[in-house]
Amino acid sequence: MTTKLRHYSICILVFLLGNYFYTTTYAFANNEFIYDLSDRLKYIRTASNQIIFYKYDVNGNLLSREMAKMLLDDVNGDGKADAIVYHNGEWWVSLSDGDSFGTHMKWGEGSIAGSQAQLLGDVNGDGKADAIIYYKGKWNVSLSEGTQFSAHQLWVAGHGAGSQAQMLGDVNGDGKADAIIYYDGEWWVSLSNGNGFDAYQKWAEGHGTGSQAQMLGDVNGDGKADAIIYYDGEWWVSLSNGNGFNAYQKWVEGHGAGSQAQMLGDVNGDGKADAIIYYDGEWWVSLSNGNGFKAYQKWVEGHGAGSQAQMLGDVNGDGKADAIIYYDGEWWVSLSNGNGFDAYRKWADGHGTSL
Ligand SMILES: [Ca+2]
Ligand SMILES: [Ca+2]
Ligand SMILES: [Ca+2]
Ligand SMILES: [Ca+2]
Repeated sequence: MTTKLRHYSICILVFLLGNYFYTTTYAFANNEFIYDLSDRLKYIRTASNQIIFYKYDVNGNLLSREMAKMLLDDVNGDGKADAIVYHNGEWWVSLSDGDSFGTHMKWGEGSIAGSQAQLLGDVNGDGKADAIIYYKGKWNVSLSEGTQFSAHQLWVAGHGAGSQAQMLGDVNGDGKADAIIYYDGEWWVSLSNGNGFDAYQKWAEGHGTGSQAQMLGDVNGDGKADAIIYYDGEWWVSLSNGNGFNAYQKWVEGHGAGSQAQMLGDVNGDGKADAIIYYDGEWWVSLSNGNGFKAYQKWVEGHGAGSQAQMLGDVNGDGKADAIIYYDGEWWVSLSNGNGFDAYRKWADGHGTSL
């Protein structure tokens, strides 16, 4: 696996050096490189769903390189996931009314410049998702006040410097989202006490070395988020016991090899997070039965081909996670009916177009 990763690193370098020779989309290790008709790099979609946009002047000279991230979570605590854009240190929110996303409003600004990860999660357990910025081991929290995010406060430092992935999830089931980092198969947890993140502890090792994606989700429905990794269509689960992650087990294989995005979300509303993959507008679902992921089924097609971001979230508050895509400021929603995703519909316009 190490050899393979080294090989990948070399490939990435070749891709970056070779930018101007391609006029299409390249998918690589879950990063996508998209070029315009003039062979210029238009944007990169990273494995952590950040989108890096490149702007040029009329002569083709690079003007700017900006990062944005699209997220879904319930920031005002009404049970419906809202559409959030993070851009240049500012948090923009478009609230869901169950039928569409409203006018976008700035909820916070002045977050850490050059931050490496931007996350949403309810870290103090009041039912409203908070905004968290990660930068070199430091986790800064801006609590949601229902109509805006408060000034950020440092909740922990030294947790994850050099880590490969940073995540939020309630791994001990107390209702407060915890701070988790992943590094070469090791999972380190810093539990939330409601006012800060406690000293970190190793909850698992050897779980996911060389994996393409690392995720948190409660796949067995016991209220504690579990650690899941994805590699070439295989999904390996390490269940949380509240104090650590148990030995990993393979829950499904052949689900998503070559896919562009892998996600966890409870799409049928039974309390157990399901495994969903996205590929060129097709969404394939493998439902959790609590012990494994069942045979995958196609839930919708033609929803999002060419989109810049794909997300799961319960935007109408019926308990079932819905399929949402983002493209140039537009947010398109395909509601879950429990057995499939319904015809997609545009829920927002101009939410993110300043990019
Ligand atoms: Ca917790
Ligand atoms: Ca669980
Ligand atoms: Ca489910
Ligand atoms: Ca729903």
